[in-house]
Amino acid sequence: LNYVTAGESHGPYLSAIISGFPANVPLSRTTLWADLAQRQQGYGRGGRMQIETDQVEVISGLRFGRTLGSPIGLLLPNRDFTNWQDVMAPWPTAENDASGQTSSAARRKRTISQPRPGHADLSGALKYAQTQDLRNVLERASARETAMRVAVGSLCRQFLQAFGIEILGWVSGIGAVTAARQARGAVSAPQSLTAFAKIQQQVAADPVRTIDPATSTAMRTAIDQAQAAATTLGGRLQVVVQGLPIGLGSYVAADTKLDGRLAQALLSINAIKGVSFGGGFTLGEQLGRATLDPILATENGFTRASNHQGGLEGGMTNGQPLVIDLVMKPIPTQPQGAPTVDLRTMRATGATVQRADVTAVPAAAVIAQSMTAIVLMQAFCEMFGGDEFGRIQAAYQHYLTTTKAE
Ligand code: EPS
Repeated sequence: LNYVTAGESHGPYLSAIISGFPANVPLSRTTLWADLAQRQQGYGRGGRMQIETDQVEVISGLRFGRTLGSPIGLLLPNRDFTNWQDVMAPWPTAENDASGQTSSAARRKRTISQPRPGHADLSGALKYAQTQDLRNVLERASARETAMRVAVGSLCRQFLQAFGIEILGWVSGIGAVTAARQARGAVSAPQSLTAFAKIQQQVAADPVRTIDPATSTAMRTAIDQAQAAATTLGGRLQVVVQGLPIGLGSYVAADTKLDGRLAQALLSINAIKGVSFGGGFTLGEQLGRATLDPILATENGFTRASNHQGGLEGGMTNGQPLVIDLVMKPIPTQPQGAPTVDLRTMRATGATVQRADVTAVPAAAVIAQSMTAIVLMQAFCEMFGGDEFGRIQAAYQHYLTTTKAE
């Protein structure tokens, strides 16, 4: 299972192609669109989300709601493109020649020469020789692309759900406001899928995707304050996966280790600066004995007395909930601009303002949930076969019966 996305933030479309998705998997458009809508929500988002309605079309690989085993094509029009046709046209227009030069003062405004610190602007411009117009960099570097990752991830999440695997990305902190320890524990504790579904619904209905109402209110106040102070906020998010089998991923080689693969996928999300599993960085401060998860025998298998390892040992799932914490930096674009150098004059300047959000931590939690789904489905299909849904189900059932305690 693999995928590639294409598309610029204000170009005509975003698209993706997924290859290696098994045949006969039932998929729901309602769920797909609901996942995309979740990414668009979130207190602190800017004006762009009022313009877009991310209802991805499936243009291949699906017939009457079941996959064909052929590449799945996904297409999403950028509604905002109507306002950018002359700026983002794929071919030269009367006003814009191939070098990207523009003829009218109004259009020239959209050529960018002041790289914003914190974004891909400067390094990208130098790397791809785009210093004449940084738009050639920032259009693709924009987090708009993550809409397609959520679309791909939604299909993977639906596949995993058929095996009783449930994933939740939620917001555990915005700025200095963090969810209480007890609330965090409630999400990541091993629990029934019914109990977990309640938490999923609660998070989905919350304006900042967090779990307790008091924290949610405090987070929104922090966002209002940041907006009033003309700045932005980052935060923390957590991904929890329930219902995993033992043994996804492998210890046998560096590139098969599931924690490494998850870390790459999650760190590839815009503005994510750190990732940790289970006890994470706090494990480094403790005595070894306190960080173990004692093995217990149950009627039909094994369980653990605790989950300091976050559900991963030796690069494999160990049957406990997967618990991943992420940190997101504040969105670098500042409403009042940021100190930089104009690439045309090489003089210090104070402002390059692109429209942006105050915070996108709630959206990032949905994206993290999606990236996790993609990696887990890849590992799952490597282990149980990737051609056909019914055979994968049979292989999975067989595995579950053979890994039970004697
Ligand atoms: C983004 C800037 C803003 C965000 C955008 C990501 O867009 P615009 O430049 O059109 O105001 O709204 O996010 C999305 C469009 C999205 O779908 O998440 C950026 O620079 O990364």
